[in-house]
Amino acid sequence: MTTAETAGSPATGRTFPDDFLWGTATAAYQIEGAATEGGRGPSIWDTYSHTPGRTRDGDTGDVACDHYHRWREDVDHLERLGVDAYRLSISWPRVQPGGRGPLNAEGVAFYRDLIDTLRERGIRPVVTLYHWDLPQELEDAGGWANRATAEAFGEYARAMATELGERVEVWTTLNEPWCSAYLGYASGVHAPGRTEPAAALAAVHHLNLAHGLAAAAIRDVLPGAQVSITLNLHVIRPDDASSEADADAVRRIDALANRAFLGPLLDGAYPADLLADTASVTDWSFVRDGDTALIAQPLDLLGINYYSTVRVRRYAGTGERSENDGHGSSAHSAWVAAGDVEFVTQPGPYTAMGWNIEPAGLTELLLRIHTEHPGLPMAVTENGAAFDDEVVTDADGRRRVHDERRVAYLHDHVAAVGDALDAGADVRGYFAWSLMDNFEWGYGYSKRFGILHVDYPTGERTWKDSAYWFARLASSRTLPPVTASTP
Ligand code: IFM
Repeated sequence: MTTAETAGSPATGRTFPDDFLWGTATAAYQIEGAATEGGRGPSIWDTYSHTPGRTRDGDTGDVACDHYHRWREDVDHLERLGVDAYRLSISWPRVQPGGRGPLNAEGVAFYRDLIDTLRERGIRPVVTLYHWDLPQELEDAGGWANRATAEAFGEYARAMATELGERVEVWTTLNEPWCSAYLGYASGVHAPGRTEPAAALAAVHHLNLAHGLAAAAIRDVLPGAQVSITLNLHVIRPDDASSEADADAVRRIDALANRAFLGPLLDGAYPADLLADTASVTDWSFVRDGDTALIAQPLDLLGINYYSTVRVRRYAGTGERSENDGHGSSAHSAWVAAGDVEFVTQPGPYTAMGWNIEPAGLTELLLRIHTEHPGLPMAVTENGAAFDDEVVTDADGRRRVHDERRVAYLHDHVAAVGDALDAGADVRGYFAWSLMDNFEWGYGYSKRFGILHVDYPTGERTWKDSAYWFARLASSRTLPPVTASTP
């Protein structure tokens, strides 16, 4: 996809509803830094990133974008962008260092000040309670494989609802529990780095349960609260559309990736085929009476994170088995009990993550949820692309980043959201990932997703062309041409 190809897109110029929310997103561990300041306790990502060999170049979130100290400047950028909303996450170990027990007043004050300032500037705070930074003490007691972690999360959610109250526009319980469970406990490419398939399935359930307990606690404190969860739902293609074996591979991956969450959240039950497929790993006896009813409370909004698609086939059993699922390589599979499914490379173009660019997959995903759960409000809570950006000094002496591939990516994905709206899906907002370059987990600082460039040695923020383009989208509520990105 190039600028030239999208410049003449028929979608350019289409308008979006006045109340559609345009926003950007970040997460605490990826931007805050100040890992040992302000009374913050250690999280699993501190431990993991400080373990040799776990992250690219040994990068850690110790300093990150230094948002903890520069947050006022970052709010200024948000105001200048003209966004309606900002999606941030609360670092659990900053507000409750041990994951249980007393709150850290300094940590709570940090988020209260940030949220109040956002509101003063007319920016709605969309707050995620868990974007992967589990307090280390809870992991030491078993982590998400342990039911008590879900119970602690429910109490943490209650405390945050009490402390922050009506300031928060939307409460998102979890971000991408798929990653927390399978990358954290099966393939080990995310913290805590465990490679125990049975623990990964227990984590799936305890994360779902944590959502349910948190939703109930938030509504108990704030009866009118808007409660959501964000999932990274997978769009899965068969390698050979005429193959029954490949269709079954799609079904298997859909069960693990999508229906393991959508089932209990929206249908009140785990899918029977998921339980059967994984029976050799666990009997799911960690699911207790009443759990699925608690998980299936009404959702005010389903957050969907979308970047690309995956393609699968039945592994023929000969030669090297490919696991090109875009989530990093490991000797251990993220795909529990699916050793006979192979992830195959897809046609490009690709981002710097090696992820294929396929905007139509986003329309397909939104319409799938719309069809299966008519009337369920949705928002695209993350979408964006990493590219190898270059900072240049233009003739006028200003630093610039001419990231035309990111502008084209955003343009085409926003157009894809427009297509879903046209087809009747109830999509309420779109959040670009990310406001700024940041710590991309196992990839460290090597992958830049921001619409603001961050110079890590100095912390300096520079607007990329995509930021100018996004500001124009947010102010006009009309899809600008990709050529409209220069200030
Ligand atoms: O950076 C992450 C984010 O934390 C969760 N969703 C995907 C992004 C890009 O990998």
